Parts: sequence; C-alpha cells; structure tokens
Amino acid sequence: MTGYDIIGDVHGCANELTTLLDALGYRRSTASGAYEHPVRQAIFVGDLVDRGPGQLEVLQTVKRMADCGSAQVVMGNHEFNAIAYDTEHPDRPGEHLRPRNAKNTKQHQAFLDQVTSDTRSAYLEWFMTFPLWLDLGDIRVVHACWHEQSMGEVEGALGANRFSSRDQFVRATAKRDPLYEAIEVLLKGPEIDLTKHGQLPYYDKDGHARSRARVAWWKYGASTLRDLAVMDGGFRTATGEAYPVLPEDQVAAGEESFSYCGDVPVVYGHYWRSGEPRLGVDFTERTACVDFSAVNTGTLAAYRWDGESEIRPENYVGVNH
Ligand SMILES: [Mn+2]
Repeated sequence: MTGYDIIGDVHGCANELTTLLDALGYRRSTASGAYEHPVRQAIFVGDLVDRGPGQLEVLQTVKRMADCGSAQVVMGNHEFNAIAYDTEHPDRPGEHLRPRNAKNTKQHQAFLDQVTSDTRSAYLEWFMTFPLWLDLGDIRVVHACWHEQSMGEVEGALGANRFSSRDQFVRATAKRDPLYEAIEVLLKGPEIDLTKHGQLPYYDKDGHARSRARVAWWKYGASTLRDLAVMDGGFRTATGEAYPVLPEDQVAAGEESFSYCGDVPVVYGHYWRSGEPRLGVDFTERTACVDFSAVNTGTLAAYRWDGESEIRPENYVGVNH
C-alpha cells in the first residue's frame, strides 16, 4: 500500500459512494466483484448505515471491499446503535440494549426497511467485528474522537480495540460503566457540562435546554472554556437572546479538554460539517474531518493520505476547495 483514502460517513448514499470510489481511482474487479485500487486502501470512518436510500447496496459494496482487503472500516455510532437496537437485554426479556422507542426507531427506519431478515443478521454480525479505531502507524482513524485515555479503558475491558463477545457489548451499553463512557467519547465525541463551569444552560435550535456542549477536541492545545465548547449552533438563552460568548476560564487538562496533542494526523467523521473544509474547524495541522453531510444535501468526502505528517487541504476529495 502506498496510501489510504479515508472516506466519510456514507449513511446509505450508494450512488455517491460509487462516484467517489471512481474519482479516487478504484475499479470493480472482475474476479472479486469488489472495488479495488492497485496500490491504495480505503478506510471508512463508520456510519455506513441509516437515513439514505441505498442501505443494502452500500453494505454490499463496502463488505466486498473489506473481504478482499481493499478496505477497512471503523465502527460508527450508527453501527453500534444498530447492534444495540437488535440485541435483547440478557437480564430484561423483551427489552433491547437500545430502547425501541419512537425516536430511536425513526432514526433507524431506513435500515430496518431496506436490510431485512437473515441479511440484516449477517451484517450486524459483521458490524460486531469492526475496530473502534485504527492506528495505521503514521495515520490514525476514529469515528468521532481520538482520545488515548478512552482507548486505554477500552483495551483494558476488551483486551483489544474491538469486541470479541456479546457480554462485552452488553457492558458497553450500560450507562455509568467506564466502558460505556469511553465508547461514547470515541464514537460520539466528548462533551463538557457548562453548568459545572458556572454557565447557564443554552437552548438549541429545536428549543431544547441543554447544559452539555460538544468539545472541540481537534483544536491543538485548546485549554479555555471559550475555545473548547462548540457553541456555533445558533444557541439562545432562556429569554431568547443569543447565548453570550463563554469566558476564557481554564479547563483542567486531561479531565475535560480532550484536546488532541499527538504528532500523528487523525482523520475522523461524525460531525456533519458543510461547505468547504475550513482551517481550525474542519481541519488542523494534525486533524481532518471527512463528514461533509453526504445524506443531507452535502457531499460524500474523502481525505487522500500520501504519508504526510501535516494535513493538506488539497488532499480532500469530493468537497470544493
Ligand atoms: Mn456518527
């Protein structure tokens, strides 16, 4: 292999996926039926499923690639949730590890409708084998956040970077278990509780009061509440005014900052970015987000890595730059 093409959250966008693979120089092999590249490997950041119209086709395409070695896949929160939605709780018959309530079912409906019976079971078994992150030496891939402490927790509990038993998976869905917390960070990204820092809750665009904000872990060396809390969602106060700028209070390093300080670049997905890749938000010297909202009028994007130790915006494929 001379390089990796790290592909963002596909979410059932089958046509966009084949267009992107074609643009990256992958061709369908007559022998295996899989998309292959003579010298490169595709790495999927997870969230292959939910929402889009081509659930089954995406899974067929990616699994064929994984089976012949032309791709690897890390687990996204949607694959994790799909397994949990399907798995009955061992101690509570009739209940599932992810509750089958209206909200969770709606979010999962495209997959449930399009991937059925034995085919669904087979793909869910495959999801269980996905690593929760990939350290490829000079490049790292994770769905939402690269965080060494959380990875240490996972390796301690699983003995590896992936699940090897149903019992382990059950533990990973138990709130307040350190394994659950660690997987939340890796697959959904860290959050910070503003009220613990003397700030008021904010109201999101749907009018829901929230005290926790996403943490901008990709900002190298960020250490203040203002730099770390992501507050760009049009948030309001209880009385409807724009939520004020946060103070520059120091946040304890390692405890809540999560700021990535490694020398090796990290490529991740999950965050529903839009438009052109922006320095300091979508990419930094050492981090690159490849989720540009494929299913939501955005673009299925990839980062084409050729061995560089600093992210190069011109190596994005599929998004304008
Ligand atoms: Mn995600």
